[in-house]
Amino acid sequence: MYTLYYFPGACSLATQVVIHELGQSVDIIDKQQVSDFSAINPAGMVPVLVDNGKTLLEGAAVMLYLLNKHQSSMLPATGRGREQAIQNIMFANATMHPAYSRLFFIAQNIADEKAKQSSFDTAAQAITRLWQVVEQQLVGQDFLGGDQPSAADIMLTVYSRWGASFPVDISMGNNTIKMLDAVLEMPSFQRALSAEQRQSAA
Ligand SMILES: N[C@@H](CCC(=O)N[C@@H](CS)C(=O)NCC(=O)O)C(=O)O
Repeated sequence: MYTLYYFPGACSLATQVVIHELGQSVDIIDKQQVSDFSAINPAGMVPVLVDNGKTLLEGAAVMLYLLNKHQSSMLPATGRGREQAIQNIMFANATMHPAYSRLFFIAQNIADEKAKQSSFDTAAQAITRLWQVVEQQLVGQDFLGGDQPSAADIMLTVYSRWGASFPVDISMGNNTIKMLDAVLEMPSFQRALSAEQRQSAA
């Protein structure tokens, strides 16, 4: 049984979905309900995964830990497929996630309304350019992982939901929209969303 610290709707949602996809059990804890979360992760961030007393930090590292531990088609054991899967996870975590994080930073730190909207617009254009990269990768395949959703597809789907919280116009191509819709409909994704809602309401 894993323990996963999360924040509702945050990148930790992708971790939970992947744990379900791997057929593992997980106990989820909202970081807001922890009195001294910085003792668990000094950076104050989710996801945090605890496995048998061992604490793992950083979304991509946690993802690779899980995928290395439990065999699955989401991370092929060898070869080009494995390299591509790792690259896709890193693209999601280290390129797309920070691009979306700018929106949160702008909302919290820029007071002047004109400067704020112009920063939102610039950040949204950068995000749209990254979705164009995803769109190109999805030519001829349904998911970044090929014909099945991969960890990166799940991570990108979680991030794609964040744009709705800001006054931004982010465009995505048809291949991308199809991929995101398919991931959203996965039973593991819906199960993870419900678990977060249940836990936060308790
Ligand atoms: N590099 C970190 C970034 C994680 C991150 O930005 N997490 C956000 C949520 S998506 C967070 O915990 N923000 C602080 C907060 O919500 O209080 C990782 O990949 O784990």
